[in-house]
Amino acid sequence: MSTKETLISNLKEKKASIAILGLGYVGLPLAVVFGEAGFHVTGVDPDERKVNSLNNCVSYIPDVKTEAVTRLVQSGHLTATTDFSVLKQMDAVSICVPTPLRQTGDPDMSFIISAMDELAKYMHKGMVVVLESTTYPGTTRELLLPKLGTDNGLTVGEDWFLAFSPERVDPGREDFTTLNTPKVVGGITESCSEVAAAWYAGAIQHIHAVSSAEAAEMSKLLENTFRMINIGLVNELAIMCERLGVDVWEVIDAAATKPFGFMKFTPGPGLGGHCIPIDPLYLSWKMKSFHYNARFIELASEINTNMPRYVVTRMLDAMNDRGQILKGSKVLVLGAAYKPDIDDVRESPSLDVIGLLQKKGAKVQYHDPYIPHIHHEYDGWHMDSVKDMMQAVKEADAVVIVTNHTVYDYKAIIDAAKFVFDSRNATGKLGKNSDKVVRL
Ligand code: SAJ
Repeated sequence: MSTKETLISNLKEKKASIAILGLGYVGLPLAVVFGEAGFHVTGVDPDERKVNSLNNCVSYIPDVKTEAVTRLVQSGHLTATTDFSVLKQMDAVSICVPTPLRQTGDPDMSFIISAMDELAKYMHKGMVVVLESTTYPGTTRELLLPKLGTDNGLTVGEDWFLAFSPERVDPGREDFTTLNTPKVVGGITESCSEVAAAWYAGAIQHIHAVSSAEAAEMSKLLENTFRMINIGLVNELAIMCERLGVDVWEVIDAAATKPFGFMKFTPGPGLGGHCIPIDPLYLSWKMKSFHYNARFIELASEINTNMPRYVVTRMLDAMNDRGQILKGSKVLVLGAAYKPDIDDVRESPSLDVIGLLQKKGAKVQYHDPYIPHIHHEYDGWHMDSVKDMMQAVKEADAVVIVTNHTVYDYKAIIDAAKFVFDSRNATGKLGKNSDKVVRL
């Protein structure tokens, strides 16, 4: 049998040894899905806390139950280590490391490069490597192929196999998980696609194979660029409706009654999270090397990035209309997380709103039931969530709703507050009909 046939056979019979590089919100669920499918999985991560937690049968990812980790560790289907040298015994390796942006707005490839540099030491004939981290089109072929294969004298598609398969993990979502979300897989060569698809098909319910790694990389960027641009569209619509004296929320709800050809997005204080504001910029960055300006992405990113400032400007105007000045006022920001009912503050527009309010001279406090403390990575300030939210609402000169957590009692907030700026339409009809509330 050829190297490919032997590897596919071992993958299909679950005899192949699997490694997952990076045990975060993507890697750990993937490791569990492979383990539960019957593979023997080794999780590799430089973070000893993660490794020790898993080997002690404790999950640190809310979407992964500790019971699942316990079952897999005790049955020998899951183990974790910080020692990358285990890779020399591995047949299949999936790379699930972060791909953030630098402060300059350029891609930060450092996590992929350090994982690749370690893996390159242990590459051998008969391996399949799949990159899952969202990145610019061409990364798999331009970065991983030479470093992992060519430099090791291995011929891709014959001695070893290389593919890209975008992660589609939406933390907190229960209807679509790693197991049942369709998985796109695209290889450097046709046989690479075949091997990677055969591997993933052994654990994930729906595999959609494409002809190249670039097609797979680009499909992920389309998914999230689609979202970012449409959010930018409704954010600009909010700005236009305010100028026109039209209720943007009413307009969007009306458009959403169209049962076809429309998808509802809602305006807000800006774009947070580790995917939507970041992934499209990987594409526009790459296109610069082709001297092509990705205008939709640049424009939408500009609009979304400006929304925190727009919210503060609208607050200034609304308080001015009520004879209040922002400078010296006590302002309570409700919500630090980047979207409702989660504890993730990465890229959250709340941080920008707080910073801008402080720069205007407001005395700012915040409350978030999921985030007890925030630290602004770039501006360096720290803040604790207020303990008694309703007392803080009463004492504030203005309350601004930035994250519409469902746990909040918006009627009680309106009753207790002097003034509310609602950037999420969290107060709905109550807010629309209250003279204490101004909505985006
Ligand atoms: N946002 C708006 N208006 C909207 C939708 C979102 O302002 O209409 C804001 C959110 O408040 C947040 C940011 O955009 O600050 C991103 O929100 P999101 O709903 O896109 O949530 P994410 O960042 O968790 O995106 C993830 C993505 N999942 C993956 O990349 C695998 C995205 O592709 C999913 O579509 C999204 O979850 C989802 O649908 O929940």
